[in-house]
Amino acid sequence: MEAQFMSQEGKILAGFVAPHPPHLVYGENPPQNEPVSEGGWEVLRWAYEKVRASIEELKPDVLLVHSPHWITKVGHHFLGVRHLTGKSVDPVFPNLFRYNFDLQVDVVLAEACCAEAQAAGLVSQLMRNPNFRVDYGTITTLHMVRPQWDIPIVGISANNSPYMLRLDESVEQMERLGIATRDAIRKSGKRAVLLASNSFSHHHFRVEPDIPEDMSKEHPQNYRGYKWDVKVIEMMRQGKIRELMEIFPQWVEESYSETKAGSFPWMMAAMDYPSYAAQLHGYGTVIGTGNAVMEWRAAA
Ligand code: 2X7
Ligand code: FE2
Repeated sequence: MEAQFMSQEGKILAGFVAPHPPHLVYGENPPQNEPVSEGGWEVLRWAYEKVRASIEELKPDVLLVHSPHWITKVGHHFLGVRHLTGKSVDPVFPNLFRYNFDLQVDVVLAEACCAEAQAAGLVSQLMRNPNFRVDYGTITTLHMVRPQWDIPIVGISANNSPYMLRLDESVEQMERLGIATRDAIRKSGKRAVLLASNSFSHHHFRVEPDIPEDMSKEHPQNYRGYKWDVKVIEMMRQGKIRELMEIFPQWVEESYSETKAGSFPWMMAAMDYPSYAAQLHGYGTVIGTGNAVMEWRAAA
């Protein structure tokens, strides 16, 4: 249903940290993915089963995902083509992820998010290429959250401003993008779920095991990164998001956190830095990186 027919204000129902190691799709062996595995990364995949149950219960109109692997140097981009199909390949792990995707975009909401972002002074635009290959981060997160692919999506790129600007300037940009997203959702009348597609600690092993899914080889790449993962998860479980954002630069610097790409700050800003407890659905490493699956469920 489009905005003009909706009288109620739209709402963010929940936000999830929903990391995108392609290994999780590989471990599941869905028909869309070409490589075949013996399994692997079960603890994280069981965590995603809980997310799938939450999505089933919430019945959102739209899923919005911010992905670190759709990198746009000039501004923030939004998928702006109603129907996208193709093959998404992970350039680092093509042995694990060659996924045939077929997805529906909520272009009306994407246009509204883009317009709000522009009004907030952010360089932003719609991606209108009908043959666009959607990145593996977007696809992995969406597959893990809703493998039926029956809910329209809004895909948002990572301008990666943190890599170009000072970290505080870039976080401020992500905050504006988050608020713009929230305003667009509110005006749309739609019930939305946000997905921050990022790992936490992000150093990974340089050599892949002969059997990638051999879980006897899986552990944190380094102790410092693991300790940061535990610390930030605890803060999230205690509702200390504003305190966490105070130490965001140190977190990113010391654990090489993938949150630097902006997904997490975007989602937290859109949800106005929740002070209620996040639910941890599960934690695990993937080729040494730290990955938490977490949910912030807004009050009904
Ligand atoms: O993109 C990723 C990632 N963030 C973590 C682990 C392994 C592969 O890809
Ligand atoms: Fe990644």
